[in-house]
Amino acid sequence: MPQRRSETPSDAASGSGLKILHTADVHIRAFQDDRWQALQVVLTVATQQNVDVVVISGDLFDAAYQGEQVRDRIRELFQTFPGHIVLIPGNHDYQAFLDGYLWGNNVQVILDAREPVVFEGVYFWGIPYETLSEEQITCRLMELDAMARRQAPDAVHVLLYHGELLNARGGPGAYGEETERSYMPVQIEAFKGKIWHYVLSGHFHQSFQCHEFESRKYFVYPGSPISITRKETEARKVNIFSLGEPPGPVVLETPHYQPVEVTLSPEDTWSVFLKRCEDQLKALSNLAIPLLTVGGSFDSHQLGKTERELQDALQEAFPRVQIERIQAVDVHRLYADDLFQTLREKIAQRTDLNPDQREELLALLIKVMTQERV
Ligand SMILES: [Mn+2]
Repeated sequence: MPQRRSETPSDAASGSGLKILHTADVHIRAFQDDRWQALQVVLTVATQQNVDVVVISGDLFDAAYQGEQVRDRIRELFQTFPGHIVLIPGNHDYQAFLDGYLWGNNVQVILDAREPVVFEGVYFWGIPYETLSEEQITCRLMELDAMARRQAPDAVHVLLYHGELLNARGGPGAYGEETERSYMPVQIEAFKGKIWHYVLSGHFHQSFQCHEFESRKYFVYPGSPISITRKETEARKVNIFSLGEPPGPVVLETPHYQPVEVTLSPEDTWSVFLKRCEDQLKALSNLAIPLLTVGGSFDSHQLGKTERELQDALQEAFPRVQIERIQAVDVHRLYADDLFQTLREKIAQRTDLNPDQREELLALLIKVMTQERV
């Protein structure tokens, strides 16, 4: 095996000031697809911020064969970054990284957990993805910890990981499309008392998440740098920090889903409603892909659309928007009801209430009276 060390004895164990950008879960599918472009954004940020080492903690590719297909191109892309790149295979792409493959002259893929990569005296360990149980991982961490202590007890040690932190926040869908089983499950306690100052992890897509599991020791998920599924909403981030400092989220200019809720009211005409949607969509960043939920209630005669027509009409008006849910109900029959109209007028006359309160009361009345009818 070739030696992967690049340190000189003089700067070993210093590592101070080394600046790291940490990302994961890019899930590239093809040359120049939107996720490829997200990786370009990440590398541009790394260059602009004078980052020394870019860490990619697994799932660079959506599938192994897609990695095979773009290896020559990504080699060029990686070499546009002036620093080092270290990566580990994840559960989606571990078969893409065979020994002997060249990903760029500045790129190190960790394929053996026992062989750290060393830059300026800082040790980068990594556990390439394999099917391991929680017990096996806990044992592996103890073995590697012992190795690291023997090799360089005083150096700064960083660990690249790709798997599920069992005490992480986040509900179903937090790990992209995976819901069935746990990949490399681990408890945060398994890192306590170990040599690693930073555990730079991947697999959790939803958002940036940092756990200080011991004083000044951190387990970090950066979140995917671009939305992979609709569960990954809001601006995407990477983790940038200098060794010795806490990890820090940095916002990326990449496409991301953004939930938007608009409410229909029975007074709305189509043009009034469209204007309300437009105003809310205008406030979003150009990179946001709106996930629209339509709530409230409407009078189909007033609006000129039925419940069934509403979704298509909205999609036609806003092609970029993805319609998440139509919750709004048509209450036109209620508006033809005498009792309802009497009560509605009474609410309208309540000058002791402000407009919002009157609207709230009307919504309550609609809710009560529509429920009675069913
Ligand atoms: Mn992933």
